[in-house]
Amino acid sequence: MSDAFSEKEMKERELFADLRVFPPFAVRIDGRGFRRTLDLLGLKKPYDERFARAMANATESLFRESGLNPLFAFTFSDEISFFFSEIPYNGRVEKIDSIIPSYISSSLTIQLSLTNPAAFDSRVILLGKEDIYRYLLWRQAETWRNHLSSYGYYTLLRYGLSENDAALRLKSMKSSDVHELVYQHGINLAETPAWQRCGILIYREKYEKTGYDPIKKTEVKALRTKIIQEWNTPIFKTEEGKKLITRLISEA
Ligand SMILES: Nc1nc2c(ncn2[C@@H]2O[C@H](COP(=O)(O)OP(=O)(O)OP(=O)(O)O)[C@@H](O)[C@H]2O)c(=O)[nH]1
Ligand SMILES: [Mg+2]
Repeated sequence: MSDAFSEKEMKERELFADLRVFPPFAVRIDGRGFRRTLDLLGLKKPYDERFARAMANATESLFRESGLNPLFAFTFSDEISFFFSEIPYNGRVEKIDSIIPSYISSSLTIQLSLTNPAAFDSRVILLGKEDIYRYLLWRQAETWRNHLSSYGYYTLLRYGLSENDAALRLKSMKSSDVHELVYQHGINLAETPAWQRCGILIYREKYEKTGYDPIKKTEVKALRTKIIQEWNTPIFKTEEGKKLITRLISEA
């Protein structure tokens, strides 16, 4: 048998260990093969609030308990984007890209009492501060497209089309046609819950808590933070949406 690697030799092979990023940046994770994972769980299609709640709670638990300090996060379907303005793990990409998805996999497993393993892929996206808003516009547009096409898809399946035919048919349909098709089936896509159309934001909010100091015998004010799950996320393109995102980014 040949000699074992020395510590030094081994370290030389850890080629990616020095790969670093500097904030601000985003990390986006996406459930691997969740179509099947969620099917096996018997979750409602195209949207199951139980799943969305589990994703939002897993994200909130990362804010609370992982020691990571994201500025805020945005989630829809099986993906979550986290935004960072300070460097976790000295900016080491291997750490960031492994700890975040494994933390969320584990937290989601607990939330949903999964009996099959779940996994997420993960990527780091370098963003200037001014790019964060544009990135969010992009992901929210995807949230909307996903909303339209998944309602359209499942409606076509209910009409008896095969999965392949439904996917093909959907490709050739204009969005107004999809609206109409789904409407005929009793669902108005302009009135579905906001979280399905606009996604869910998770962020910290500072608030002042007034307490009483029994020694000084005076009222004292302390700055606390709470974590908000915004299920009524505004459309980021609107003034209201832009204002909210600008505020969240400025907390950096
Ligand atoms: N039943 C159900 N499925 C959901 C829900 N939200 C997301 N999904 C499923 O999650 C999938 C997410 O899309 P993708 O990420 O493209 O598909 P995937 O199967 O995870 O495949 P990869 O990400 O490429 O590994 C959707 O196609 C849905 O099938 C939900 O609320 N209910
Ligand atoms: Mg996926």
